[in-house]
Amino acid sequence: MHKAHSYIGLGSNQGDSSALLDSALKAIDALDDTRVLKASSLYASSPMGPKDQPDFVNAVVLIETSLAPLSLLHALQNIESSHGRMRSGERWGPRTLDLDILMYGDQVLQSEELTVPHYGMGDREFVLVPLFEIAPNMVMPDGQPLAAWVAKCNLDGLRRLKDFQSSAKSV
Ligand code: ROI
Repeated sequence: MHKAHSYIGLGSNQGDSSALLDSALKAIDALDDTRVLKASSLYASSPMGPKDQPDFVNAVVLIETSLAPLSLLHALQNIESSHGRMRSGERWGPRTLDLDILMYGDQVLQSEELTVPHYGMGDREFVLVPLFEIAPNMVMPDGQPLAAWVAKCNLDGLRRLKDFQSSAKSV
């Protein structure tokens, strides 16, 4: 079965966010026909959107998977739910665990459920910086190097916390 490389963004600002991200990484690594190849550091980042919510912890991982994009999305949504994620309905409100497919191979997908590459990546330092850490030579969909996107973003609210403490099988 063909395996694709996919980048996943992880975020949390409710509960023990670092522990939630560690647990999510293990759950991703445990999915069928999926393994985590690389994990960025964990970063603290000030909230994008409403400011009256706690800082986030964010990270990005690279996985290899034979799950098709929508199967991967549903698997990630199951992991979100099993980590206490509620769909509060509040747009851009706090969340216990958010798992976003940033990229899936070089595929461009647009449906009601899933847009890949992730629409918000370009202006989110908490995505671009951890992504740059594990994919420094990446070229973005517009043909520019990721480094140029990183150079344009505001890093004020972003702080490296620590390594991903993971005992996943292959990180
Ligand atoms: N802000 C930060 N810093 N990190 C996130 O992961 C994040 N996720 C979100 C919103 C609420 C938009 N803000 C965020 O969904």
